[in-house]
Amino acid sequence: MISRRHAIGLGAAAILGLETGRPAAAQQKMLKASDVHPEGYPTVAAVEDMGKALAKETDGRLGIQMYASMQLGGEKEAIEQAQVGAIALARVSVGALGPVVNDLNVLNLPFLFRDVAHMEATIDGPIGQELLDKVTNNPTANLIGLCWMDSGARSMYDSKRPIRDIDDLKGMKMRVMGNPMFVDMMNALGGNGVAMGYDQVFTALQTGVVDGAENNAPSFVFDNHYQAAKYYSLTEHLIVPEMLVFSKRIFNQLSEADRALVLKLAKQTQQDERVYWKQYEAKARAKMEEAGIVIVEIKDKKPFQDAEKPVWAKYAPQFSDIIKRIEAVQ
Ligand code: GTR
Repeated sequence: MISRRHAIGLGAAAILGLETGRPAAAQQKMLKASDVHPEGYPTVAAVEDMGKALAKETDGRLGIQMYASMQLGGEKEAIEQAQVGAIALARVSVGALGPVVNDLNVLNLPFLFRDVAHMEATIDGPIGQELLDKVTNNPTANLIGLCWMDSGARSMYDSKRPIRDIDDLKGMKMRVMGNPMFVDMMNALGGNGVAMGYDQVFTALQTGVVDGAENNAPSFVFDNHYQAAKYYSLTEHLIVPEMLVFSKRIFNQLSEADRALVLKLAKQTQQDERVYWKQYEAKARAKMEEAGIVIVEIKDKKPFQDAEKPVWAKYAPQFSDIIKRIEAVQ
């Protein structure tokens, strides 16, 4: 601790810099970032690492200030704030971005990918870059698609009964992300899809506004949903990646060199998050077992896949070319 008398002599900005170990705040431009997940979560940690790298490479001129745990609201809000330049970085699911950039909705089709490795190979390859560019080049989105983030596969969980086959879903009120595709997806399975922001899910589960929801294991555990829903059924119906987007307004204010640096660091961030993700998935599974969550393997996923045919008939034809290319990715 630095004495008060000494601190006053240094001036407010310098104090801040000393306390945080960063150069004086007055000289550092902090880019605000939003994430719904808490500190320590893979997406949060990877973006914080990116901030450290940015500070290092710019001698402390630029940095990232992370607002984790929905401090700035849910994902819809994060996207809107990035669009108007109130924040620089929003880490959001492609589920939430689909209504803004329709090209991304191809990734929101249930059972599109064979498995998580197939999704990873797709986002790491040319199709991944092409879809990032679709965000950047979208004339109304006002966003830059920086990089992808892994989020594994999403499965169903609820407080009523284990879902072993499709009939178990009948009549269950299940929260889905705010995208009409997911309401259709859930209804096609016989459940009642309820679209809702992530910021409302925990309370909705606790109060019984919904019977269940669907998400990957790390979200289920580290956002505490497991405290209100003890059945987790491995439907793996969605393998939806996530994206780190940058406000186009703020991006355009950066120098050309800084823009190039942000884009370069984002590539590393994608890889860093993958490593954290794999560790966190294992941690989440261990915590689920420790907490006595009933984990249900689905023996036959075919009835679930077949039930989604009407959803494919409605949404997939517009994406037929890219779907063929995705299917061909090994
Ligand atoms: C999580 C994801 C979030 C958000 C959330 C949701 O897995 O990391 O970005 O999309 O799911 O269900 O809304």
